[in-house]
Amino acid sequence: MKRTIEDLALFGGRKAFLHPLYVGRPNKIDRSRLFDRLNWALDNQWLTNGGPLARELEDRVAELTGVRHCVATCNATAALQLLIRSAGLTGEVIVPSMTFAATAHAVRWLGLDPVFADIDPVTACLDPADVAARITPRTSAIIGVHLWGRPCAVDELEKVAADNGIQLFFDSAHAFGVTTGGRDIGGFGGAEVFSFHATKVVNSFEGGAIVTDDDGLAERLRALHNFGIGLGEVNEAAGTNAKMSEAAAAMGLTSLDSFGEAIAHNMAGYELYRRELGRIPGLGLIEYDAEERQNYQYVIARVDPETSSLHRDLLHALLHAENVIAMKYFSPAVHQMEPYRSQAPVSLPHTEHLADQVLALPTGTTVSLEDIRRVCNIVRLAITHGAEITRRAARQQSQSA
Ligand code: T4K
Repeated sequence: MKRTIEDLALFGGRKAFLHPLYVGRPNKIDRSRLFDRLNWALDNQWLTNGGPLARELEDRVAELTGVRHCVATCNATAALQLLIRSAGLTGEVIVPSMTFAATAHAVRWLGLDPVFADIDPVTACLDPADVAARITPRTSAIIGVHLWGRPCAVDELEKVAADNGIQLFFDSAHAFGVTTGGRDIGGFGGAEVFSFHATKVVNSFEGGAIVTDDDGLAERLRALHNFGIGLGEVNEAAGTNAKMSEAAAAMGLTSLDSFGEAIAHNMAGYELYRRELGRIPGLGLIEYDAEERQNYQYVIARVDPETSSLHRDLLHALLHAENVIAMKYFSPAVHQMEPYRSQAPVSLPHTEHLADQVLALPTGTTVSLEDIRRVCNIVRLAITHGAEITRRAARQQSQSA
């Protein structure tokens, strides 16, 4: 364990970790099950186009999230695009900026205008009042994001959408397996989109899924993710190829088999982070509601620039020097990135404030409790000696300039 500033790798100490410790390492799986499934698919000679493994994954996801329909896709970004197209969205779509760029990019990729609304500083998700204030005659929908797996104010957003006659969907890339008010994420709005990217709590290498209780929408999604086949000759949306392969589904099913263990592991890690970092002035951890089912996929630290003498960016650099690959999820916020920054400048005070503070710390089944103790040791040392570290880092930088 590190005790003094000189022990920090940024100032010449030994790296705390020999190998990089990541936020998004794929969760552990039972490889023999994966290989059995891959062998089965090869023997079955059916590799994609709605094969049996993809169908099985869809059934399990639908059952787990309590919805009638699930369409598995090649990734969540394509799923968002497919959903936007299948739901016939036009004009403007209101999205948060405190998210991964994919949420807004999916809208823009289809030639629509993403309109950024601010977040509620408590939930860090869309602020329903700010959303309502940004609705114009061109607005066709809201896409909320359950950021870090913490649910949006779903009831309030449903009311805003209903009052204004617009559609509501959720980008639930972070919220697989989560509940709010005892209800499963997956059943809110017109549809919800999950990501099964390699870095997610359930992964299919690349993959995603759209879940919905809307029979008509499900039928369009299924047809349009397969070139529009099945919609008849008149099909303005034309269709795309957003299908999940059998290899991806084999991985997704195998990852799903270990989902319970991954949640238990993540939860133990989150609780340890809370015990180790819970009472340090200037540092906060984003909390999860213990009354709800969570996946604890992300542990997010907040470094408050007003009460900490160490800026988040310096903590980030300091951790990376130790081989702790913390991630700035999400900074800059999407409206602070191009092309939005130049083409649709907007001020979102709560989003900007949070984007300056957040840092995702290593989680997942490849990160042990001992790893977490050592990460916390560095974070504690850094924050408690923030002023001196900031001075030394500035001196180091001016000497190397
Ligand atoms: N909506 C939201 C709210 C999202 O967060 C995302 C994706 C999407 C939509 C779109 O979902 P997909 O279309 O991807 O299904 C990563 C992921 O690529 C991205 O899926 C994820 N969100 C985002 C939060 O994280 P980057 O740019 O941070 O990826 P990268 O390559 O820097 O990797 C992140 C960390 O994971 C690194 O520390 C390395 C580690 N890693 C990564 C991969 C791919 C591994 O250890 N192994 C791996 O195989 O976006």
